[in-house]
Parts: sequence; structure tokens; C-alpha cells
Amino acid sequence: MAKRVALITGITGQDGSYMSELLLEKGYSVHGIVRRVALEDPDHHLWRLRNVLKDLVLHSASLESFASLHRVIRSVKPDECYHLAAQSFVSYSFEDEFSTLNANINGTHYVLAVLHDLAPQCRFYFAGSSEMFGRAEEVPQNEKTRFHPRSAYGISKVAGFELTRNYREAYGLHASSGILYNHESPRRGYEFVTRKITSHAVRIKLGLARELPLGNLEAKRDWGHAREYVKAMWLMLQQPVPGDYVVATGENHSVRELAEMAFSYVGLDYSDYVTVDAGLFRPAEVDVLQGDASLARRVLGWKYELSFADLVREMVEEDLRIYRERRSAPAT
Ligand code: G4F
Repeated sequence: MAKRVALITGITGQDGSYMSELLLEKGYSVHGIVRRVALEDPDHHLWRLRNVLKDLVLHSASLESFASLHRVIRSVKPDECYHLAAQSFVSYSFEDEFSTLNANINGTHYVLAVLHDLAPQCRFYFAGSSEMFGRAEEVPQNEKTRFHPRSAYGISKVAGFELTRNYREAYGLHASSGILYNHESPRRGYEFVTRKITSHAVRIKLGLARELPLGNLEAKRDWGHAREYVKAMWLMLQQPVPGDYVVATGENHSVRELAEMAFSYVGLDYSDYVTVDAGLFRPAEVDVLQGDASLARRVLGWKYELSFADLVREMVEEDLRIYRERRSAPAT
């Protein structure tokens, strides 16, 4: 039987790398869209894919260019498309609302429009976000909770979600959205609060840094492991009928608890090192996000079994490995 063909946008990111591994394990032919600069500087841009790079087919294109997406999709003819690419850093979306809205909304629209034209049988996944709930009117949130985004990022994700729903309803595309809560891993970028905290705890422990400036310590998030969340994305595209699903652990923890736990793994008290920097507060904060993934459990058969402590420990251990290795590397 011919291999199923998957196309991933945002393949170089945390979720793209876990999704590539999952699809390769399942026997797919896996294609990814990357920026040209990533191919020119693979050590810097493709590190998350290093274990699987030789098994992937990468295409250079831009989410800002309809023509480049058209060219890639015409040649790949995917059976499944995981649209994970986005400007995904909420803080940055306050600094540049326009490029966040342009990249995230138009990029999603371009992919949907090209699939509709060239590969209407292709199943489509849109990476929605709990940031769409924003100032949520209930805790926990589920698929029926009203959206109230609090950033250009959240607004762009609501638009992508509605575009996805409309391509499903108007044109019959098998298009699904995951409403994913924060998902982390040792592959997380250092700008996000989990990795910022685990890497600083380790650097302080090793004498490479002295303090950790943070913003709002009381914000609460539902933090899960990215490797488990990509399984939910895949399951959505295996359903006979497309749909929208919350993917979350069902627990929330504050930034303060996260800092306390990460520092205690390296034998330190966070309160001796964490400082509060008013400049790191967001103009509009999302105070608490906690998801109810009952629908994903019931319909998709998705399960999440890791604890918050397991996730934080795995990230701290990876940072310990990285910074110890860097410290002992000979100077060049
Ligand atoms: O780690 P964060 O930057 O993630 P955020 O904003 O919740 O968004 C992440 O999860 C979303 C899913 O819900 C994704 F859609 C999105 O793409 C991204 O992956 O911040 C988490 C919380 C916020 O409340 C923030 O105000 O941590 C608080 N925080 C406090 N001090 C900080 C800091 N966040 C960052 N990045 N840096 C700080 O120093």
C-alpha cells in the first residue's frame, strides 16, 4: 500500500518535531515547510529535527506567500496537513500586532484556500489555542466556552479557528481544530515561561546566572507535555467526521508554583533568586486557563497520564545536561 503523505507547517518548532517523529513511526511520508534561512543554517534552525532529518522532505516556502504554498502543496499532494506554523509568542504579539495578525490569519487562510483548490480530500489540522478563551467566563473551559481573546495572538487564533470551521462547513473540507493548552517539553523555546524558569534555575545552580526576572507570578496555566498533545492532533484527523477539541491536562498551576518546583529540583529556594520585573507584565493578562478535555478522551480515546512534576523534572534534567555540557566544552 502507498505510504500516506503528511505535510507539516511549522515543522522546525517543538510540536512540529514531535509530530514528525509520531508520523514517521506510523509509516507516513513526512514533508515539512521551512523558511529558506533554516535550510541555510540547519544547526541553528533544525536542531529539534536532528534525529529524523534524513527521513524528512523539507520544502522552502513562506506562510506569507500564497504562491509558495501553492507550489509546495501542488507537488506534495498531502493526505493530511498539520498547520502548526504561527507567530506563537503572546508577549511579542503586543509589540507587533500587525505582523502577528498577518502571519497567523493570512497564513492559515492561504493553506486552507490552496488545499481547497488542489487537495480537497486532504485532512487539515489547525493549531488553535486556549488563548482564544482569554478572559474565560468559566473554569475549566470546554468546546462550548465563549471566546474572549486578550491579545493579537489570541484574536489571530480565533480567526484561524473560524476560518477552519468555515472551510469545513462551506466546502466540506475535513478540517479540525485542536484548542491546545500550554504544552511544553525539553524542546520548548527559551522565551516561554517554563523554559525560562528551568534554564535559569539550572544556570543559577551552575554559577552561570545570578537571578531570574519574571512578570506575573500569579498567572495560572494548564501545562502539559507536547509529545502527548501531538497524539491528539493525529487522532483528530483519523476520525470519520472533523471536529474541534480541547486538549488539556485539567489541572492548573501558577507561575510561582512552577518556579518553586524547578528551583527545588536543583536544591535552591526560588524566592532567593526570582525578581519581579514590571516590564514583563502584559498589557492584558489571561489570569487562569484550565481545560476540560472530556470530549477528546471520549471521542478520540486520547489520554494524558503525566504529572506536572514529571514535566518540570524532565525539563530541568535536560537543562542540567545542556549547561553542564556547555560548561565543560573547550573554549573555541
Ligand atoms: O509561557 P508563556 O509565554 O505562554 P502563554 O502566553 O500562556 O502562551 C503559550 O501557550 C498558549 C496556549 O495557551 C499558546 F497558544 C501560545 O502560543 C504559547 O505557547 O506565559 C505563560 C504565563 C503568562 O501568564 C505570562 O504572563 O506566564 C506569565 N509570565 C510571567 N513571567 C511570563 C513571564 N511569561 C513569559 N514568557 N516570560 C516571563 O518572564
